[in-house]
Amino acid sequence: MNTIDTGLIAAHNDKLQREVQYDYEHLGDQLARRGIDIEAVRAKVATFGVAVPSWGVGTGGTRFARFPGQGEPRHVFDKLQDCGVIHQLTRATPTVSLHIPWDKTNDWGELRQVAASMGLGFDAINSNTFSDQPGQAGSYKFGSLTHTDAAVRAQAVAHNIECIEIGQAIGSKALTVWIGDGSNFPGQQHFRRAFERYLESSREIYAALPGDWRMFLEHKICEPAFYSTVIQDWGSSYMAAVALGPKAQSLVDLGHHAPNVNIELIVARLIASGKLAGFHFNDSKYGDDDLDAGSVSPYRLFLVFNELVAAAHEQVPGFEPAYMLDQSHNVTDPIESLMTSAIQVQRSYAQALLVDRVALDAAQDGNDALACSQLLKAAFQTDVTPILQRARLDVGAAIDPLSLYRASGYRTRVAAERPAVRGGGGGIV
Ligand SMILES: [Mn+2]
Repeated sequence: MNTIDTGLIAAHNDKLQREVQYDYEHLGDQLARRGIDIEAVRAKVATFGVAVPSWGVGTGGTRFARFPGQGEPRHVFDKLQDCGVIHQLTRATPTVSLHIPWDKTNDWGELRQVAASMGLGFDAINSNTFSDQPGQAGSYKFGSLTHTDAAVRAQAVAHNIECIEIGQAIGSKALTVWIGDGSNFPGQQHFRRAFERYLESSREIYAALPGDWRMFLEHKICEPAFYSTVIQDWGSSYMAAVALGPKAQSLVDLGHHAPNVNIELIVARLIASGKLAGFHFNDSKYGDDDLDAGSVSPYRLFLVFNELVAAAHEQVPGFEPAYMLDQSHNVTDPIESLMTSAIQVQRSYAQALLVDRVALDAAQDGNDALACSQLLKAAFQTDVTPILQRARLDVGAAIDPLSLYRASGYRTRVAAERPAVRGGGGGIV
């Protein structure tokens, strides 16, 4: 099922095809002089995909206000349709990451079928024990998996197990757990006991994982708890992942670190220990800003991918990270942001593939610091746009997804069908 008229895409591509081919050949010549086969890079880029978070297609908000956008999705089927548009135009987002209970429906089989008709599958499923749901017995105001009350912990465990069951129904292979648990005052929480309670609860969830599933532990330095969080940093996440077992790994959300933390180094450490679950890509300036991936610090995103490509190149055993976006779109059309972000992530991957690994190894061994830096810069400063455009053209996606989307009138069309909503599931995770 194609939501955007394929004839429109074909006409758009016809118009731009010659330019893309010329630019691609020119870049191919340039890369050949550097000993790089552009076809090999294109083939790898073509297989790269990043998951879209279902909550990302709704307009986000801040603690102060939320300004609803036009034609926002009303339920999971609308969200899926928007995700289908993103994938149809970019072919870079083959999976969707659901969030429970925001995406609950009474027919998971139908949801899976509709997704498949748009070429979509499902990535990790996300639980929510950071807000209370109507009719819920215990409150998460003072925590969930680490709550002092055993009954609240049991409720949070049961919710996670329900998420696993839903995930099985739609073909997910991983559960992502992020908790808002923590404290707002020094002394409010016994740090060690809270962490022990986290492990105790998480062991029950872990025990419910099917054999081929993984459990992604997402850490976050602060918010909603502003003095301490139980799974505050990659160290806490790593400790928990080790304690739980091989199916538990640490998920890196780029916005969940202290300012100026060297995220690519954390990524390297997690790869080395076999504990890198994957990513929530976004960008930030001050905190968990959930800005569009690579919009502020594209070089940092490239440096993360440099570690990932190096690990794949060196065939690190068990290296299989999951790639997901996790952004909040407050001032843009979420579909536009998610398309450009997926392409930005794909771009960083393509750039990292251009790093001369042999020369870098030699420069590192020879302690030629400047040469090392220049080798990375040479890759980062290469405009790989023609590779990305050509990869899209090859599979019938749009050469320029943004302009095609704007020309398609999709947002106006769905705005007529979907009344504006005040609440919605545009959360920040
Ligand atoms: Mn996240």
